[in-house]
Amino acid sequence: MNFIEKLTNATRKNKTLLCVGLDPDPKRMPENVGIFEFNKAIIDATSDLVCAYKPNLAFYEALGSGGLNALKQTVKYIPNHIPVIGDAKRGDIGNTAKAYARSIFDNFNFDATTVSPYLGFDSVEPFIQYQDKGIFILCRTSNTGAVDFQSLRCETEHGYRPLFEIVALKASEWNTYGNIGLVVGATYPEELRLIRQSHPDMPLLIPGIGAQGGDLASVVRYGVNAQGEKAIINSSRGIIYASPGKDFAQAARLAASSLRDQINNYLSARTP
Ligand code: OMP
Repeated sequence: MNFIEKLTNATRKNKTLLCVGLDPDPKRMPENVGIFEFNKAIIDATSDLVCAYKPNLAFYEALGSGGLNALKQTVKYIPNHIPVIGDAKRGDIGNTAKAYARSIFDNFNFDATTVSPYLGFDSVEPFIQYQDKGIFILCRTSNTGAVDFQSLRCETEHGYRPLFEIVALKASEWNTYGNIGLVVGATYPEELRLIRQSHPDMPLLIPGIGAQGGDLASVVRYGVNAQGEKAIINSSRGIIYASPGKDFAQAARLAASSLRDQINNYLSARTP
């Protein structure tokens, strides 16, 4: 089963567009709880509520070999029917990108990943060649600095267009195998609307709900495709640190369940 099929199945089985971000930070975790133990408890508490999990590699790399081992254990532990997006945001020259792609897909065994398009096609191509995997290209990121480059107006044959629109266009040109999606931050609803309008069926990974304050109503309204799918709405800190205490997993379940229900309520209120 390829990534898109796995995502669609998990979305329908669990009736959810929610993705829980597994970004463990020992400073925010309860004392004497290991990284894998923490993730395992969160997964056990939320696996019937999510369409995907998204560990961000930074949080594991920062902890050295112990962190990387915990990441491997985590990927292996996540039930097979739920896709795992390795958020690595890689981007390098072709030869190095090939090694990054092997690391992400062959070594860590992720179902999908995030890549930066800044170096152009040859930097993304080694990932795309893994036809069964999902490749999410950073298009309009959720942070304030997103405007520094992504909003710059560039000259094209159709007039001036912001860079993020050109990235989205290129991504759809590169999408020969149907395995490419876009990352669009929940904090930029108007940009999300424009991107969904021009790319009606591309999967969109939408982080920025919860800790970053993205507006859930507009994310659902503008992010989904005509079937009310293909939007992966991510929250990390808002779920995994819902409680700083020993009850973190139960609190994560409550937070995830409430967010999933809010998303579904907005979905049913939507006029197609
Ligand atoms: P919270 O802000 O804790 O919900 O975490 C958001 C997660 O999504 C982190 O792992 C970020 O690195 C990631 N992210 C963004 O926040 N903004 C983006 O534009 C892109 C990503 C991403 O690629 O997932």
